[in-house]
Amino acid sequence: MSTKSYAERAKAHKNSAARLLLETIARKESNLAVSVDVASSVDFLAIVDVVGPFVCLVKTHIDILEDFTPQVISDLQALSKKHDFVIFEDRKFADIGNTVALQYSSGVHKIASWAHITNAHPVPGPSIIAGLSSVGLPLGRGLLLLAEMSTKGSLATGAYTDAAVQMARANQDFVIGFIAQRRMEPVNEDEDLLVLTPGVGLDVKGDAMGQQYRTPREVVLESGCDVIIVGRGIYGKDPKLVEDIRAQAKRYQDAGWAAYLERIQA
Ligand code: 5IU
Repeated sequence: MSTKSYAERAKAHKNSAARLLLETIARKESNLAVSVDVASSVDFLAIVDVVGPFVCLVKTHIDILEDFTPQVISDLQALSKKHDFVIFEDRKFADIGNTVALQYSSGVHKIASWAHITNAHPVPGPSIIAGLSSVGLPLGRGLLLLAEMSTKGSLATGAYTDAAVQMARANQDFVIGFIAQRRMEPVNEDEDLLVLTPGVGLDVKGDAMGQQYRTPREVVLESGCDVIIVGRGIYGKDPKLVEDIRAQAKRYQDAGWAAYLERIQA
């Protein structure tokens, strides 16, 4: 179990996106990421503005927005400056290197131009990292590999997860860690692969489509993860209920940070 502080880890990290995330977590005393999965740009930006003060990171699925224009990106970047948070586009790339390089740099969304962090399925093998790093590394971006998923019956387990960890270890200039459900024990003192964990909720255990939730305490203290990713637990009641969203964001920030303090004092 890691008892190193986020601030110590920020100083030692060699990837600039990982450093930015660790510094932001330490500065804001927040290991909370909010996942904003809504279809309207107005709702999306309003939620980001409300949760912004409480989070280290905002996770996007930019392709969900039905009224996307490049202005949304400018507005998101302005909110990222205003509230001091990192942007993670949860794109889950999964194709050959040449194709993912194009999907990452081009198309309508031009993800590499604005997302500090994105992620990929390890299923194609190391060539997916080569493709994405050809675009992202010169821009100072970071990549997370999907080593595990929060869903019931996930196939990302056992030897597949182990192979994802090996792929990350071999590419630590660009791969900054994982989406996973637990910390992966490092091979040596210098290795610092972050773990960002979705499937976090305080009030319910899952949804009707296979999602499974654990509490911030289970995720950060018991499983040693670094960042809790919360979506509907924060904005799920109604995207327009601003006061409730603010209160939930604060509640999850406090729960995530308390679990971290307990972990580093262990
Ligand atoms: N997400 C998961 N589980 C995973 C991965 C991604 O839930 O294993 I990889 C995404 C899906 C959604 C967010 O964007 O994280 C969780 O949202 P809710 O907290 O609303 O379930």
